[in-house]
Amino acid sequence: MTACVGVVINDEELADASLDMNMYTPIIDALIQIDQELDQELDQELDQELDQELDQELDQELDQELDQELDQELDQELDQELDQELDQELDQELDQELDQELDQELDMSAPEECNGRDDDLDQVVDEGACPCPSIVYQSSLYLFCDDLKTWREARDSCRGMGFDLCSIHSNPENQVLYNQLSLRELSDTWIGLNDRDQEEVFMWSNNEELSYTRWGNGEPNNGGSGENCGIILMRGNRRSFWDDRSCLSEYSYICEYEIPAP
Ligand SMILES: [Ca+2]
Ligand SMILES: [Ca+2]
Ligand SMILES: [Ca+2]
Ligand SMILES: [Ca+2]
Repeated sequence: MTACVGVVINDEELADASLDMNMYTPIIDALIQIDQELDQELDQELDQELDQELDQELDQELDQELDQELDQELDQELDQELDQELDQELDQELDQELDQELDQELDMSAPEECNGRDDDLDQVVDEGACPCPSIVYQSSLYLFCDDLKTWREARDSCRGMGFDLCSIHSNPENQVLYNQLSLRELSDTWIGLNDRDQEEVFMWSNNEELSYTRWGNGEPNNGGSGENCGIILMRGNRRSFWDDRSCLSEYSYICEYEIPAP
């Protein structure tokens, strides 16, 4: 709203102004009132503008805060959903892999054979599959056969099963075999040791190198009419040591089979 009040005062009137000041009083009052009205209007307009600006700013801030909260909530929900989906997928994949492995194991299982391996995958090696009691030690499968045979019969029996008479290459190996013989209450027992080809040149029947010996006191003595085949002694104070005996004597025997690498 605009207002305009014009007052024309000529020189004569000005000259008489001092006499007639009272004639302007209503006009001045009117001007003051108009001024007041204008002030009020301006104040109102300014107030309205400020109010609008403040409202807008507050609206924006609230909008931003709400947006952020909504964004966070949505993010969390999405994350949870994704996590659940991933978990489910992983579970399914693991299940499938386990199923496949089980299937493969079942497919791979075979009748138990005397070979130092758990062919039927029941966690027991060679159960009921070997012709004599057996153990696996390091990479070898050993049989402890208690039927009495000459050295050659014993060797041929081992070879007929895909084994040979055992060869011994260390103190621990000898101790393991001796302990087994003792446990099974076997007496003197053939091993692959012999000097049948050349006297006093001992060798193993499986042609492995003679890298370790454990002769008993006074052995080998090629006693009697000649002794060319080796045993592990099981009696007296020389037990667990070796002796050469007549190859025609009959003893129990140890067969050995080198388990192939998988
Ligand atoms: Ca088995
Ligand atoms: Ca087996
Ligand atoms: Ca000899
Ligand atoms: Ca002897």
